[in-house]
Amino acid sequence: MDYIKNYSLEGKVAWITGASYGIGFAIAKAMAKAGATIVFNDIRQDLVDKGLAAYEEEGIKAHGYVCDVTDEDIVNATVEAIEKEVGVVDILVNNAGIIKRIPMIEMAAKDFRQVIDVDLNAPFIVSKAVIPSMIKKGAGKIINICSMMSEFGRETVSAYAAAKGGLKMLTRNIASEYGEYNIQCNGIGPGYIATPQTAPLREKQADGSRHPFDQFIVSKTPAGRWGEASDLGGPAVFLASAASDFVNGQILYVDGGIQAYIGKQPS
Ligand code: NAP
Ligand code: GCO
Repeated sequence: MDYIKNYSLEGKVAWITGASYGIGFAIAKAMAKAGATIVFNDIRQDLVDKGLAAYEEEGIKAHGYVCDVTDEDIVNATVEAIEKEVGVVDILVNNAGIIKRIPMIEMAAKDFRQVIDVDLNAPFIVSKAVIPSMIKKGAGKIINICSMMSEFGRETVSAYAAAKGGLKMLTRNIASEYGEYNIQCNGIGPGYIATPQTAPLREKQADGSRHPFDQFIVSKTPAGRWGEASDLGGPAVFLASAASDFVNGQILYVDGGIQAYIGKQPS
């Protein structure tokens, strides 16, 4: 048998949430190259239109929907529309996410709640909306975009770490509860990836030098570099394909080795 077919997403509908750009866009591009039909969403029509144009530039005819993933009624209506206009969602990537970098004791409860809402409640809402059709179809793949902060804390990211730690356990629980219906739910834990979300951590200093956090991450990563969003494409295609049908409840860290390394001795 042509073994590579195991990694094909031909005939599959993949919904990558919040994928107008950044990691979600890169994962969608990789899944499209593997044969999937791409569905994505953003919170405003102009952002969806921008995303559609970006996909078109890559030769991808994507399907875009205006959908705030924290709003259960809108999510349910979006799933209905996707199933009518595109087809049942075979692959869900819960990618949409925000971060607020604020020292915990200075963080307003509403800000903490907003991060939990997008990064944890929304993956629950969207997964709950697509699982019934996956059960009917007899198969499904859910990939939750976790984080190194599913394992580690650091200053100013209390809400984000709490959400991503919870998302790791939601991943394991979906795997446990729906594995019997041939639904696999796994996580991808990116390391530090160069996207708009981490741009503040890579900003050049006033004197033109690199941001201290930029230098810190590069010294802590054996690969000696920040990850690119495209580094996540292959792992995402693997977890979305038949090649991973017996992989369930796992978090696949794509971090350039940062979690294995004590860090380069300062010169
Ligand atoms: P990003 O550049 O900030 O993109 C986040 C995306 O999520 C945007 O398209 C954004 O849409 C969308 N989004 C936010 N809130 C939404 C909502 N309520 N409804 C629908 N869409 C919403 O982030 P990224 O770096 O690509 O990260 C993507 C995912 O990877 C996130 O879950 C993040 O936590 C995770 N992650 C990132 C890194 C990293 O180093 N970059 C590492 C580990 C994990 P708008 O354009 O409307 O804002
Ligand atoms: C931060 C970063 C990280 C990355 C990512 C690491 O402020 O520490 O934003 O949280 O986004 O989650 O895996």
